[in-house]
Amino acid sequence: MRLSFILALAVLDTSCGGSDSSVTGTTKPIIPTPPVTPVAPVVTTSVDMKNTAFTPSAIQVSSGAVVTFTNSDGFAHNVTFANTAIGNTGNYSTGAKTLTMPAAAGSYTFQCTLHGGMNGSVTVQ
Ligand SMILES: [Cu+2]
Repeated sequence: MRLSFILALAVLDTSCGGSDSSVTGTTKPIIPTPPVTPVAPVVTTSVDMKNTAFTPSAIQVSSGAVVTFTNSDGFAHNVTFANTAIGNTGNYSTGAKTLTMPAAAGSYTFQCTLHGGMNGSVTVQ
């Protein structure tokens, strides 16, 4: 009785060793990811909309600043902030519109809802 119990343990032990070696064989190599270099925001209150892009796309302003967005493309764009308290300009094809930034420090993202990938951010300090 005792001998058969020991033999059963030996069989279990052998199977465990087999599965361990297969796990080691399938270990995936760790691929390092390159560091993302953040784009330093430009200190300005003027953003140009040209070639379906905001230039500069990242700006830094003081608390409560009024930012001017000038459409230089001659076709419709808009400036729509994710933060609905800042609001949006609506569509316009020429000229400039302004939006007032919040008093609270933080990063506020905006986009043109007409053109995917046309986006930017305002950092309020
Ligand atoms: Cu646009």
